[in-house]
Amino acid sequence: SDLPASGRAPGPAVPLALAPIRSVADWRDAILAKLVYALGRDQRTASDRDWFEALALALRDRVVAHALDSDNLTRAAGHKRVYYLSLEFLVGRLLVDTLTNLDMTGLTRAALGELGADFERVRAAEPDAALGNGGLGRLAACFMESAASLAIPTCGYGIRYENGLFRQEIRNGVQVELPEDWLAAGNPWEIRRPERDCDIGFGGHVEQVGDDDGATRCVWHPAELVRAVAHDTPVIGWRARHANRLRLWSARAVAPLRLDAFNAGDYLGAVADDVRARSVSRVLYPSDTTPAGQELRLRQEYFFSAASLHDILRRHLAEGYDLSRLPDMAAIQLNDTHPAIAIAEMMRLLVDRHGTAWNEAWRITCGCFSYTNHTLLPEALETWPVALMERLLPRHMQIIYRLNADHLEAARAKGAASDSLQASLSMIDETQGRRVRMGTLAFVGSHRVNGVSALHTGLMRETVFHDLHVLHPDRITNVTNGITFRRWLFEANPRLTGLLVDVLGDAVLDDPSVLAGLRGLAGDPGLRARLIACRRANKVALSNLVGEQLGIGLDPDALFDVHVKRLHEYKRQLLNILEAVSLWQAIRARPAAGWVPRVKIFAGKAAASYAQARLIIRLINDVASVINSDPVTSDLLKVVFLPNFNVSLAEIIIPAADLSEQISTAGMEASGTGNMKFALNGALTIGTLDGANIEIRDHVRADNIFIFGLTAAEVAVRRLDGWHPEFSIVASPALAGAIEAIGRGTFSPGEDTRFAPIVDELRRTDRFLVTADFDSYAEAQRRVAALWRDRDAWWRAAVLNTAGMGPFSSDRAIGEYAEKIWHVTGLER
Ligand code: C3B
Repeated sequence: SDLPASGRAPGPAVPLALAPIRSVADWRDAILAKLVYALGRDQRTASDRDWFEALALALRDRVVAHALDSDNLTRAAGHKRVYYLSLEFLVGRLLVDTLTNLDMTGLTRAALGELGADFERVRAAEPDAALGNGGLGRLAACFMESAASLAIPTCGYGIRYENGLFRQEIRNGVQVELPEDWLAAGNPWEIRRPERDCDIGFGGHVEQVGDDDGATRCVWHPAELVRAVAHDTPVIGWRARHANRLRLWSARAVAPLRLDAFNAGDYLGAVADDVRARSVSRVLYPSDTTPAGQELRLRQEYFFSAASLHDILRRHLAEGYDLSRLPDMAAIQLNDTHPAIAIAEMMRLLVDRHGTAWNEAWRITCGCFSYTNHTLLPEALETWPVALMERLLPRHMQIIYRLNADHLEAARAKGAASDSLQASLSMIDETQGRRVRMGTLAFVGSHRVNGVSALHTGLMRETVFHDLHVLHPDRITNVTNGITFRRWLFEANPRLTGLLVDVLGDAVLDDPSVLAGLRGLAGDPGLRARLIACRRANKVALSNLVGEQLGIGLDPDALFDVHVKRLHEYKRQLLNILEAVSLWQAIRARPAAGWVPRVKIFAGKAAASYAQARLIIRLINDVASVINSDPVTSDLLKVVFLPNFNVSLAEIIIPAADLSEQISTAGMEASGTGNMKFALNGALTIGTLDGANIEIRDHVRADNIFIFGLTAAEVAVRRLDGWHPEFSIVASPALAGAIEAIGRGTFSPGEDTRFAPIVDELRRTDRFLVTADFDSYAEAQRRVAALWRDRDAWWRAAVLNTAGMGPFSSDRAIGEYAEKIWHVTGLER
């Protein structure tokens, strides 16, 4: 795609020798040709996987044609590009996404039918690309789709992990982690780009060329080089308006084989360098909010940041622009602090490699970069030991020292001169050994820093980034997260989508604000009946899956109460399971009291090293097996833990939910995005005033959401005052009874200490204020049950939820980034 900077490629928009698909027969033949000529398979013996691959290759041809065309247009127009640097992209499957955006789903069903293949089975043959842990990675994937849909020229940069997030099995209630091998059978979506490969240095020493102040040219002589190998996945936008790329780097040795060693019989030694180099892109760290704190993690971060910047500068120069114009042509978004080292790398490239003067290099760097913060949890704000940085990235450490000196000097000039302020503002944390604060580096090197919900952004200003905010009062801004409606409504819930199109017209597919038109229909009995039918069908589908996987029979007319997300203490799956235990006890005490039949559905992975979260998974499973086999309660309460939560499972669970659990300790969930997916699909939320729940309440209106618990401000006060859970436990017989049952071994017969760490935490410290919120939560659950009994009122609220969710489209979020942060528009055709 290296056309001259001079202008647009000759020829029509998407010609590129691709025959237009005019009929099912055309498309059938295109798929068959891939099966036979690209894969060498026979139609009569082809497997579902073979058909998936053939179909993906045929589709890829078309998406690539769009991507080349979009590239050419971007270049010809001299249009600014966005670069989204993220250590995680939780993409999931791409087949239906691609078909939806190309509007080829119906055609494909028919074509596969003619070929004797089954669309649903072919669809299921695609592995999930699980290159992310949770919300942060999935947000990056939603943003890539929205940027393409808005025709904003964007390239995502990340790591092509050989093994993505682990596969979770539950054995005897215990989480077991197994490696995930999504690439084992190849990946038909990606294209190798060997001409984009580059070598990334580590270690070694720095040669001083100019004065000794770190601000003049130096030459870094790395001790080690790792080759970054480029793979592109094209990302097509809605209605095929535009296509972008996701460029993922994998690592290998520059010289993969030492032939002399091999010939001497040392087969392992001959490839040792390669094994070492490849470890950089081997695994996604199975950690959600805590940095692994390992050298390999820092290597990963530098590896992909440096390869991406190399690529960005190469493109800019190849298109004939001067480096001084980089901020006009490139907006570089740091998705959390993981790629923050890119700021020092940009300075190094400009000063050392291109001879740019220090201050001009800094102007360029700050003009390009912006940073999104995704969490205020202290353990998740990355810091690296200075000694490690000096060893691995000696030149970057010098640059950081110099940037820090400039930054602290400027702060002093603005009056922030006290020792304590200087220490708090410094890029070097001296309180626990000397460590580099990557959040501070990211903040200082960015022209905009954003939080991901109104509450979270406010807390950034007031707490973790308070002093930096006083110094740069215009820098922090809010962009509330969003989700792509293509995946989370159109693809996951075709029944509801069809209904919405019937009622609101086709415009709802292009403009999420059209959803607000549902408000006037909230009391319409016809609409309600159709919604109920659609939800019921989704619940039957989920029940079938639960039956197949777990052998548990569910009643699709029960209230499906769903809590799916990463397992973390602050997300308080424990609060939910405690309430389930207490509910079970209450039903047993008065079985005929007119209970609403309920199914509690959980899913989520715990970081392998996170013992308490793993124990909570075990508790949920153990509680489930006792409750599910209790004949007294069996028609009224079931508890289900679905293993291996991933994007594809979420697409089945969310459209089947009646109630969405968003019950984090207030102030701790930066935004949440699962909350948006559920409400869009018409589930009612039970939640705390945390993250984006607050904005969801504002849009669906307070009557249509079950809010409970302490506010973030109240949580802060309790923590300051010293928090004593025993008072809450004594005051709440229901809570005391549930904790007692767990502590007594009711759910772990023969091993009553199994859950002692959980019971002790609840009784002694309760850092996440589970006991403080229990009664309020239980009361909110009774309100849920009461509303469920009033069918009309429930479904009215459900309609008003969907109606209010237009603003939570990631198109809106990306539009805000584009306007406020990137200063870029969509490409006009
Ligand atoms: C998550 C936060 O925990 C969520 O509240 C938020 O909605 C998403 O990011 C997206 O902004 N997050 C995560 O998944 N991993 C981290 N390391 C930090 C935050």
